[in-house]
Amino acid sequence: MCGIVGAIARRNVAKILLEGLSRLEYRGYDSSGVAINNLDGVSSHRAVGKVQALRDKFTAEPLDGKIGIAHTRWATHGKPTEANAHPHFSGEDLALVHNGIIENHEPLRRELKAKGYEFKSETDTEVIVHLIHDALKTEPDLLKAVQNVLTKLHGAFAIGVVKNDENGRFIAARKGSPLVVGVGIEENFIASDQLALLHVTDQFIFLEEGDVVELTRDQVTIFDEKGEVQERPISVFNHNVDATDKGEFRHYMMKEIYEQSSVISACLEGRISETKVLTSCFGAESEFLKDIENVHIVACGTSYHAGMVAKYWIEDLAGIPCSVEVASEYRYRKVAVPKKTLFLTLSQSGETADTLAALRMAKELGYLTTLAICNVPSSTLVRESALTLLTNAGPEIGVASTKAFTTQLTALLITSVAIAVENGLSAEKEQELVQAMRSLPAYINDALAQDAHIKVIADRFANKHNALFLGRGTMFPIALEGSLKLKEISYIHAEAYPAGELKHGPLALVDEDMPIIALVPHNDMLDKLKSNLQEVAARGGELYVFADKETDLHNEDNIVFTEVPKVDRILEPIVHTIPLQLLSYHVAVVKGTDVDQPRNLAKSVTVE
Ligand code: HGA
Repeated sequence: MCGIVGAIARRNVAKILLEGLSRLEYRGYDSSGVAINNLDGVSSHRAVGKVQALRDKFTAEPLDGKIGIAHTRWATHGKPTEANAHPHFSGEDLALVHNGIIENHEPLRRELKAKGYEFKSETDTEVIVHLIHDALKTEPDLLKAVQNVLTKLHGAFAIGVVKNDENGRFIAARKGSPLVVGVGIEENFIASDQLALLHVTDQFIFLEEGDVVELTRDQVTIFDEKGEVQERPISVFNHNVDATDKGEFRHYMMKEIYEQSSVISACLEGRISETKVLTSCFGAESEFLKDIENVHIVACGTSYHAGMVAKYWIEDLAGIPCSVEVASEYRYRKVAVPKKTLFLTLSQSGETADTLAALRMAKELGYLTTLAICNVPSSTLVRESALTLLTNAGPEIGVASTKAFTTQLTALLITSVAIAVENGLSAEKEQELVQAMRSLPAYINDALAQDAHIKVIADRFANKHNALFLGRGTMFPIALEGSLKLKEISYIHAEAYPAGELKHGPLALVDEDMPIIALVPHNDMLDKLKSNLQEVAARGGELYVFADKETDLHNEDNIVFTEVPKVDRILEPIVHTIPLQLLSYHVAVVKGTDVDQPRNLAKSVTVE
């Protein structure tokens, strides 16, 4: 979603800000802008579309100065136009960038209009900059004026503020939206995530909820919500993974699909031995495992699908009840919490607004404890959860999640087995499952070997407008994930159903124009699934079957067969994900869509 970058330095900051915005492009956005403070005033460029359009404006009319703020906008309030792009101004001298949503913007707008303020945009953001301008009339100190205004805002924000006569500092703040401070030598920075600043520093301070920061060239002063100065630790970024390089691949998504075998190894590393799950991976407090009597999993989007698979695993292996819910529903209803329930969240970024809100609500509801399965160690979700299991997937740049999903599944499998061990899973069965997990990276590589074949069948989808995905058991959430992937990047309308539901409605959609993608693992549901496929074939539907050879399915008149490696049943959902990722990728490439930054979507969903 929206990205913020800000800088104060002894050198011109324009290049730093533009490079920072380019590094934030992966988050998804529709317009961008920069405001630079120099001795002549605050000047700005804004542009609709890619950051390149903004760079073109800088080429035509360079701006330079030593303090600046910049923004990529993913519109929530008002269309993606230049007038709505950030930074927003009050007068000529005060500029602001904002990530988040101001929920009480309407009454605030009315009050400001009554005071004579004119609005130039449709955004909720513009009220903040006018409020600061108004506050400066009675409180001339910019820092204090910002602190006063923040108490009037309801909703979520990360902001950066520059003012013309403030040549030695700028102000930033966060509440509900992510913001980090980058610490340099005689220069300091802010950004929505660390990746935006890796060209200038590797030292970061993670701001806490309600923090307000004053940044000068030599100092970063952090005030908490009560206005008290706080020291926050500096973390050094680990440069081992260079996420910003596509390597030999045309798109980040493909690079990330191909990384899956190595990141799954990284996710398993240190969490399993030859014979068992090492519960120390949950930290010193792993005794919580023996007390769990129920599990509530809460997540959004792809992470929700991972949670749905875990429900099958937990109930099957541990025999305890598990429910899974999307965070945007959970957070707005009255939830009954059985005693000794584990609250488990899943999020790639750890900044997903609905999941964070659900966690904060859950903390008041008497859960046994909270566990986050997350990819970003420094994220808010990790910091606010009692326990964490990191997925170790490395930065994921493609908006459509791939390696983050399969590593979430791997981490969930580790968690499910750990819970099951405390609920009577035998040592033999644990060893068998752990051995299966150890072969997972090799199976992923085997599944990737179908890439060339899948590329050929993808051509047949290019002119389709709809697709239907079918699966049973753990393959049902994988069918949902496959259909989500196809929708996200190729814009083909796709649905997923448990195959047994076909005749209760979706069969009416089946005709020769409807491709049906069936996930057919070789397990005790095979014969039932084969009957479901007959129902489709009988109605002329075009079947794309993903199955292992032993299922005895193969290419026939109305069946296009893709081989998936035969694996231990527990691994089926992880391995079957790979061909579906490849399918959606190749369909999107044939259709010529923007694979890494699909329209209307954002990577880290930091607004509700
Ligand atoms: N509400 C603001 C900012 C949107 C945002 O943070 N998106 O991620 C706007 O619509 O401009």
